[in-house]
Parts: sequence; C-alpha cells; structure tokens
Amino acid sequence: MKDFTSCYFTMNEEDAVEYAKTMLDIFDDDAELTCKEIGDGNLNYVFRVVDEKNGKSIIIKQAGPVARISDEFKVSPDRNRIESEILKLQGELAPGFVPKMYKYDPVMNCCVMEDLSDHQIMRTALMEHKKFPLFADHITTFMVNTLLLTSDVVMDHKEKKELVKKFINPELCEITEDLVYTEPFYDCPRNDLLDETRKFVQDEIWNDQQLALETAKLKFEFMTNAQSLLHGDLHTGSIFIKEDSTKVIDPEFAFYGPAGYDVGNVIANLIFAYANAKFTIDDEGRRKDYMTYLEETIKDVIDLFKTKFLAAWDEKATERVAKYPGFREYYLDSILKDTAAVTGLELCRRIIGIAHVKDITSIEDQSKRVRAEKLCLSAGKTFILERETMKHGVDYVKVIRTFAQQF
Ligand code: SR1
Ligand code: MG
Repeated sequence: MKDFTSCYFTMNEEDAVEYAKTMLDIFDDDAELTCKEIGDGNLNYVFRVVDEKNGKSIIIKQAGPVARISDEFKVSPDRNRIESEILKLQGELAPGFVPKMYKYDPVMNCCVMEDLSDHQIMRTALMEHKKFPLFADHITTFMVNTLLLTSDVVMDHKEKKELVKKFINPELCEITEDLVYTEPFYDCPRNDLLDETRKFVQDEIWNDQQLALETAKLKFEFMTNAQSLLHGDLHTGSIFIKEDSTKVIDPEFAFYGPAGYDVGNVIANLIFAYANAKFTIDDEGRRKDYMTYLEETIKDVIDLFKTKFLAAWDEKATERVAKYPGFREYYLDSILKDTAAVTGLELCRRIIGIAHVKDITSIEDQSKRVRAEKLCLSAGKTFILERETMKHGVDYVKVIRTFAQQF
C-alpha cells in the first residue's frame, strides 16, 4: 500500500486509483475504478478516475516538481494550492463557470475536482470548426466578474492586499515574464521556430527597436500593476466547452496583474483558431463562414466585455474616487490598451517561443503553416505597436482581415 500522507511522490495511473480508493470518500466501497492520465498541458499530470460500474468519475490533478514541457522549468508544486484556492474564489465570483473542487491535498500536491468530460477542450473544438454562440457572453461574464470584483474599484483595499499576498506566484510569473515578454523578442537560444519563419522574425520582430522598447514597457506593466486577480493563462486550452456551457480551468498562473492580460489571451487564441481555419478548411464557403464566425466572436468578446464592465462598475464600485465622472472610462481604456498589447504578445510568443499552440503546429502543409505564422506575427506586432487605437471589437477584425488577405 502506498503512503499518501507523509511524503510527496509523483503518481502514476495505478497510484491514482489507490489514492481515489483510500483518500477520497467519493466512490462506493465496491467501485471498479479505472484510470487514464489525460493531461496534455505543459506542466501537470491529470488523472481521470472512473467507476466502471456506474460511470461516476473525477479528475485528480497533480503538480510535479518540474514542468512536463521541459526539466528546465523547476516550478514549486505549491501552484496546486493556488489553483485550488483560486478555483473556489472564481466559483464564488462567477458561479457556474469553473469546475467544482472536492479536495486539495498539500502533501501530494494534488486537487480533486469535477470531471468535465461531457465538455471538450475549446482549442480542439475550434480546430474541428465547431461553433459556440454563447461563448462570448459566457467568457465576458467570467472575466468582468473575476477581474473587476477583485480590484480596488470594488474591494476593501486591505482585503484586496491580503489577496495580493495570498496569490503571490513568483515562479509561474517568472515563466510568463520570460516566455511571453522577453525571449520571443530577441534571438534567445530557448526559442523554437521554423527555419522558414526565422528570416521573417529576424526582419520584422528582432530587428525592430521600437517593438523591443514597447515590450520592455509592457513587461514592467505586467510585473508591477497589481490591478486584478488574473487567471493568468486564459487560452483556449484552459477552457472546457459545450454548446450551452463554458468552464474555465487551470488557473495555476493566477496572481494580481493587469486585467487586460486575461482578455488579450482569449482574443489571441481565437486568432490562432482563425489562422487555423484559413489554412485548413479547403471548401471556400465553409472557410469563409467559419472565419466570419470567429471574427464575430472576437468582436463580441471585446464589445461585450466593455459593456458589462461599465455596467458592473456602476453597480459594484465602492471606492469613492472611482465614481468621479470620466474615471471608469479612463480605467477601461487602459485595460483595452493592455488587452491589445497582450493579444500581440501572445500571438508572437506562441510562434517564436518554446510553448506552441496546436492550431498552428497541426497545419500539415509546411508552406501554409509558415503563412499562418506570418499572419499571426504581423497581426501580433500591429496589436503591440498600435495598442492605443484598439478600442472596439471591429478594430481587431480589421487587423486580422488585413493580414489574412496579405498571407
Ligand atoms: C513552461 S510552461 C509553458 C506555457 O504553458 C502554460 O500553459 C503557459 O502558457 C506557459 O507559458
Ligand atoms: Mg495550463
């Protein structure tokens, strides 16, 4: 029998079954448990444990001492505490939009949560060219609630600072500072890009001094602006979806940072799906239809976020000076600027840096993949440099259409 109570070890599928039997009070005594490790992220192990007798199932997610993507990233398994605490908090702020948390285990650095296997990872669903008409509404409610309601606009300032302390997340922030804000913008040995894309990156990204300066400003904004409690990694691989339901998972990068970081990640990852659609759907009618659907979704995410943010501000703001005329527009404006910038950073880093996205890497025809990469890089650079002008959903659509025509 394994000892799960005194010393951490990384579990395998057999261990996860034993863990479910001996450490959890979820399954019947005569349950016939099976387990499969289903994690395909860069960091953790995800075990799906099922009682074959009745189909009841749970997820056990365990943090290992190093990232799965590379041993170079030594990340404290304490990220699992952050993840389980923030999921509880997000569940209160945005009910129905995160999985239920059953248990957090600080010895095994794992948490046990609701199995969402009736949903699909959104990145995969978008690559299958499925549509989710409720997504923009759902994700903007989630973002407005989690971002505005954890800010100084709404929270008592001392309580907010307690949350800043509780969710200080130096190691995972360092990953973002390196992989998103720094390495993609110079010829860093850890970058991982196609030879065919390298010359374009050299000319358009690495040789652009203005772009380098802007990324420096943005990096310091990320490190110093404790505005809202972020999800911190809100890409389409962190979202489970089905027609009538959207669930946000994997908030282990959570910390207090600029609110636009989450919104920009959502937009950039919809743009990866857009590039995928452009270069993988052969039938012209279907391709146009799906790209239009994604354009509408991008537009709606920006515009609904703005409308809901201002309405929630009027209803929930407690800070006296936040109610002065013009301040809420000034504040939202700065979030929109950050949103555009982060959209651009994410678009560039997933092409140039070490952590890629399947929307692009799965494009089998190499010349089409290179065109998709150039589309993302060009749009990304534009969003960073022209972030002051990106005020409405339609501004995003104009940029991606321009580069979809060019490449
Ligand atoms: C070492 S982790 C690489 C990336 O995977 C995560 O999902 C984050 O996006 C991170 O940047
Ligand atoms: Mg993740």
